[in-house]
Amino acid sequence: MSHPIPLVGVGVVVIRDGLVLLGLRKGSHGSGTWALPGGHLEYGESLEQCAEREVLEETGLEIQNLSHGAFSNDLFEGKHYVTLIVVAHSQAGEPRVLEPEKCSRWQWFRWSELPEPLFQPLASVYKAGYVPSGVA
Ligand code: 8DG
Ligand code: MG
Repeated sequence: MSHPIPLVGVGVVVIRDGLVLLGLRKGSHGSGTWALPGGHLEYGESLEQCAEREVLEETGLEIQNLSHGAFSNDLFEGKHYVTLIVVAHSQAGEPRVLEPEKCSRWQWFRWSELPEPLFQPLASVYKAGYVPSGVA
């Protein structure tokens, strides 16, 4: 049996009018928790490419002004992820639930009033006091 290794996840803080977009996860680990749009970093991908691809696949939104945010190292539900946060802005369009088996809905939140429970990687950086630049 090969031994498990940590995986790399990318979470995207999508900002519009100072608010941040979260999705309610369903169907896999973290079901019932609010998460940033995001997913696995694919082989050969830049963080920016991964962020643009995941947000487009999951919400239909295009993002601009990408920058690097916090990172976190989490062991949860038997999984080990290093999460790299990319901060970006969205100008227009309604977020759509394009992967209904994975996400129940999208909603905009003030960073100072994020809902509970949060998906573990987001909870880690939030509890540590991380505040992305550009949020209200
Ligand atoms: P993929 O396999 O299509 O790339 O990913 P996905 O279908 O979008 O799966 P996901 O569960 O949304 O994301 C894959 C993993 O990425 C998830 O199991 C854990 C990791 N991940 C983090 N941090 C974050 C985060 O903040 N948001 C999201 N959505 N995923 C994250 O480590
Ligand atoms: Mg995802």
